[in-house]
Amino acid sequence: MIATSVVLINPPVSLAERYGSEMQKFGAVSEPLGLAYIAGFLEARNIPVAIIDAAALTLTVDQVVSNLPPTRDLVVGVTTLTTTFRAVQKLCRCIRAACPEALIVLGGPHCSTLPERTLEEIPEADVTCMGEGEETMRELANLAHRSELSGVTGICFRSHGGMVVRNPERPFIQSLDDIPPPARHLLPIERYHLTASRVSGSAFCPTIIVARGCPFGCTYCSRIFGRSFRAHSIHRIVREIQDLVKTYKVDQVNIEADTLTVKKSFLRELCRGLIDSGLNRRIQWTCESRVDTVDEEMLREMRRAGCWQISYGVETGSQRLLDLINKGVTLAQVENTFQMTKAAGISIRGFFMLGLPTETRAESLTTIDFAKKLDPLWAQFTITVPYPGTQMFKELEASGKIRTYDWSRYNTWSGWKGEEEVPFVPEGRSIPELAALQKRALRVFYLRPAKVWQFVRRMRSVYDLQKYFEGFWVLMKSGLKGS
Ligand code: B12
Ligand code: SF4
Repeated sequence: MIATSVVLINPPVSLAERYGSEMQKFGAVSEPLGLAYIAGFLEARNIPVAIIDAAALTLTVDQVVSNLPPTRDLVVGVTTLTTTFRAVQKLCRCIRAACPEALIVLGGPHCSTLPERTLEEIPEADVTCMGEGEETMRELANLAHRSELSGVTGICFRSHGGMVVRNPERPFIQSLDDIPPPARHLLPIERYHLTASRVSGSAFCPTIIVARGCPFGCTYCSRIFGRSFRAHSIHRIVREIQDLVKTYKVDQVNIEADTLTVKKSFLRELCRGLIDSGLNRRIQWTCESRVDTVDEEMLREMRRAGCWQISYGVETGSQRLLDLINKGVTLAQVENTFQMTKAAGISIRGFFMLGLPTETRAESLTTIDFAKKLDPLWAQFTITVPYPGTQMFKELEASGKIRTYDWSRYNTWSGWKGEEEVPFVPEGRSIPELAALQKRALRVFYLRPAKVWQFVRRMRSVYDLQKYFEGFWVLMKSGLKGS
């Protein structure tokens, strides 16, 4: 039993639910860093807080509820992605039954984009938080009475009469260093691992978030942290990585931001900080980027600073579709950046989307061919999901093309999950066709002799051997099944 009055929960969702039974062994179990940031913020203000990561601990809803303290002034915060919505709904029902007086607060990307609707769809919840939750949760934890909810900015809440009320939005935190580092000590760190394609050596690779916000306007992205790029100071980032090395003996980290490379001066200083502190000799790191925000000099500097892999969102092999999703890059830029990155000695993961609005089958096949031509070390092909809050969702909704509001179907791995319904299918296409294409894309990308040989040459550990072998076996099996 947890002896505290604020409990933050990552809802119980299994890897099989997220990736399907065949792909689950390659899925990530990632730290709920949003909750850890909130917990760190509360702890620094002497507010007792606990985190239950039910997904990582593979707890059932009943096990989560039985861990809640029996206090009357309990505040329960649950983080909510669109993909975890159904689990959150069930969890809230059980928490309400066990703790009738608890204040149930939901936050995270799904609530931030659909705050009122979430309260309507989950009647047991009292509050939804829009955007960043650190300051909001502190105010909620300090409420003397529910009638004070009307004074908390950045939330929607259910009033006494049952009406849903939307308060003014809370401005973004301008100085990120005002937020203490995430309270990783409250998380079951030994349970986390990233996808096989994101790690080098072992599967354990903690994530560190160095900035929030992105100025670009891709139509499929929710951009919940706004358009302006806000970063931690280099000193703070270096110290946080040094703490990870010291506490968890890590030799690799995943450096995350909405777009890490958007501000050249920041990236240059970050690389300098990693080199000057000697961290570039202790750890390797991976990150995500856009092809139009890096150049040769920057890539060489990143390599010197310990970057071993960059994930680029390529999305599609069709310039028409790139323009339609407002990606703001050309196919030539993609090819050029891939060449520069490889020349700098950095390996690449490419993200590709299938089933974009108006995409034809021929264009899907062009995307798969483009992926083969670019030849990143790893490629990920996901089925397009219009997440709420994105321009894509708004446009498809306005034209009546959203097929389902069952949020559990908003899964980009639907091909491997064998979903019977998905939120969107381009005109003239079908779910079975897209599902088969997702499997085929991986097969034709990975089951090429040159690719197999590339992986054989990269094998460094028993873990590598196991993950490559299992991956190839799953792909071969999917081909034998004829999909
Ligand atoms: C990094 C990242 C990842 C990493 C996570 C690594 C890690 N350990 O955190 C990886 C690669 C593993 C990942 C995976 C996925 N991701 Co992702 N990811 C991101 C990204 C780029 C940044 C997330 C981040 O840095 N968060 C930083 C923390 C501080 O923010 P946060 O968690 O949102 O929490 C803050 C607020 O939301 C709020 N809050 C959160 N929870 C709560 C709870 C309460 C009670 C309160 C009050 C407030 C609150 O307060 C927090 C602190 O300010 C976002 C884009 C974005 N900017 O959000 C996409 C994003 C979150 N991902 C998304 C998706 C879809 C996924 C996947 C489902 C993809 C897939 N098909 O597998 C998986 C799901 C993983 C899972 N846990 O189930 C979507 C979610 C859309 C949606 N509506 O749900 C986003 C928004 C991108 C997009 N498409 O627009 N992701
Ligand atoms: S997908 Fe990446 S580059 Fe595009 S708006 Fe979102 S965070 Fe920015």
